[in-house]
Amino acid sequence: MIDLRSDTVTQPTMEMRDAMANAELGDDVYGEDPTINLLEEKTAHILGKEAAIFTPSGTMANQLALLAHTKRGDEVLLDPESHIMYYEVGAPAMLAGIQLRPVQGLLGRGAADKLVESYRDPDIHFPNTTLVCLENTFNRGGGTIMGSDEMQKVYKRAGELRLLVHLDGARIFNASTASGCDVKEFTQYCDTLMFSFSKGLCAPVGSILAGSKDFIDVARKYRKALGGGMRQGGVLAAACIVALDKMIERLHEDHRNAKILAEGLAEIKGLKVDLDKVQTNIVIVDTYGTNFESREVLDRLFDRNVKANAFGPYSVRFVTHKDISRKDIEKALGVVKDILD
Ligand code: TLP
Repeated sequence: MIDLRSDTVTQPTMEMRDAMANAELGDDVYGEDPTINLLEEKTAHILGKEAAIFTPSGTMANQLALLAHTKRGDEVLLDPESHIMYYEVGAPAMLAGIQLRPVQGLLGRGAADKLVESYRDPDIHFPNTTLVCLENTFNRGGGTIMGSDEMQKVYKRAGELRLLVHLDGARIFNASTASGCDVKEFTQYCDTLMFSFSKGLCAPVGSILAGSKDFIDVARKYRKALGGGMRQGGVLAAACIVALDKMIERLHEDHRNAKILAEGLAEIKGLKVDLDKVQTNIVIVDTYGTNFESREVLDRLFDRNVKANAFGPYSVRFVTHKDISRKDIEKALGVVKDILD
């Protein structure tokens, strides 16, 4: 099976499995798991933040950030297609009791102007706006990179409006690798951020939330409240340390494969691919011109041992990752061509 549904399907490497088997462990709820402590310190340092906390998932890390940054009834500004709004099960309403205000264009060019346009001055009728959430790379945008220049402008404007900025950086190392810069080039322009070890970096489980020490202390309490205290979680953190040390550089390969896949798909009659948007490891294809809905395309692909995800009634997402080779890309292209011809 050629599984292009997501980079979340990646299998841990042998080195990760060895590190997991040999990890030094303790009870993390007492702050005594040396492997988790090492991962948190190491990650905070790489991101240029004071502190970090290990979480079971990116969703939990984002939700901890919302809980720790806001009060019930606050308003948070974010793009309507952002993961927090689109894919996190309504958790911001369920858990933090906050209102999400969608701001179209908050992850693209001119984002700072969109922020200013959507901001409402304090008034008896309005909720208190306290936070802006960015996403980099932008998943539903097609894995596009929000340039650090745009992030800087948003961060500056947000500061002037007394808003904090949280970055959903699930794939921030895809952004930094593709841009050929240090990750701090991006992370300096947010107050807090999360990223995932369990996507392109191939660890089996885990994400991180980073920010000031005071913020992380609050998030740690919320993590416990949500049942996220992971005891001897060092078995998982051990794989994440290998992910940090060994798996970032190779993201270039995934980006190269995504380009080849996108260019091949763009040549197939009826398919539309915006090649300018293929900047990292995600390819979104419009199937409208083929007369096939995405569901039908997925079923036909599945019958030929290729998996992808539906992103809309006529939109299919393919994601490249470590367990997809150049040969797999060529095979997948052949299959797409066959089923649509
Ligand atoms: N994204 C998954 C699905 O949930 C859509 C995927 O296959 O891409 N932020 C971003 C930008 C993400 O893409 C994801 C996962 C998350 C947060 C949540 O991470 P997890 O799955 O660890 O909760």
